[in-house]
Amino acid sequence: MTPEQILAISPRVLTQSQREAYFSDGYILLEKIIGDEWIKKLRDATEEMIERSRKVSKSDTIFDLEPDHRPDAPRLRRVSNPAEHHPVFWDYCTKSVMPDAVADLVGPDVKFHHSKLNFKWKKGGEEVKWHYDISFWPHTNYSPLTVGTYIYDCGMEQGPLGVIPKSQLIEPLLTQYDDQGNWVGCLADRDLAKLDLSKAVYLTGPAGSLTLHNCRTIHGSPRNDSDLGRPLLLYTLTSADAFPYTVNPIKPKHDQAIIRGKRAAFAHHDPRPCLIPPDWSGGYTSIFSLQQKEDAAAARGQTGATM
Ligand SMILES: O=C(O)CCC(=O)C(=O)O
Ligand SMILES: [Fe+2]
Repeated sequence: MTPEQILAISPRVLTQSQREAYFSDGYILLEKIIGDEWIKKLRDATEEMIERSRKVSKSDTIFDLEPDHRPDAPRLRRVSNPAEHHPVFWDYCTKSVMPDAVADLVGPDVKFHHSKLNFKWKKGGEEVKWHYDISFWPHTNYSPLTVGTYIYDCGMEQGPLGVIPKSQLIEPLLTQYDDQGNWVGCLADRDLAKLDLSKAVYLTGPAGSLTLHNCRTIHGSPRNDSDLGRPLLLYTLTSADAFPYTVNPIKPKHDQAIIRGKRAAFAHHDPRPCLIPPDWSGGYTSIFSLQQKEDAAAARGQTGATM
């Protein structure tokens, strides 16, 4: 569906001006839209995952660990695909108001692509460099978006998600390869120099707030040196008429599940070309490993991290 077609359908939870702001700026922040009951369940499920990680000493298909993770002092970068490792994360994705808000932005038929729980641990949780998501998982159109749920309050000190307004309109998409042709998963300094980074908006908010950014929107997040962690629960959802056309190496269990509305009879194709990722049919290196330039072989051993 086109933005015009989506906007012509009555919204479920957003106002028309919120939807227009998303299409115009490439993102929207919904403060405290998720109720305390869900937040409690999500916090408990997150604690359970952290508990499970104490038995893990090396990153694997579920847990992406910081190098100094210890059983008595866990430090996680990410839980990959939480929606398939704890039922609460799938329930939240299917039964809460979150996918209804997404339906107001992608159209009534909503499809799941993948999920991840990014921690940004207290005192050293890493920066995520400026990048856009769609060239990690190209689709036939640009409806995919990623919705982040803050399960605790997130202020500037915790390394909130930052977005560059209107960067989704940049055409053609900028490269995420270096000069030698290696995939780096983030923008080059010379391209960043052309952007006005002073216009970046940092999406801080209380627990229960949602960040929604389009798959073309340039975003990143600063390091967290504060005393508080910043777990951000992320779901990538798409219009049902958007179909991925490159290998999804992580094969999420719920990939392509319809979570609102119905399956599409036809794919919708956006004519604007998409930058293609490397061939990941042989394995995948997480955005953290890539951006922190960890040893490639070691990073391959830590399969699992999602995009
Ligand atoms: O955790 C964050 O702050 C952002 C992560 C992100 O953009 C990604 O994983 O694609
Ligand atoms: Fe991203």
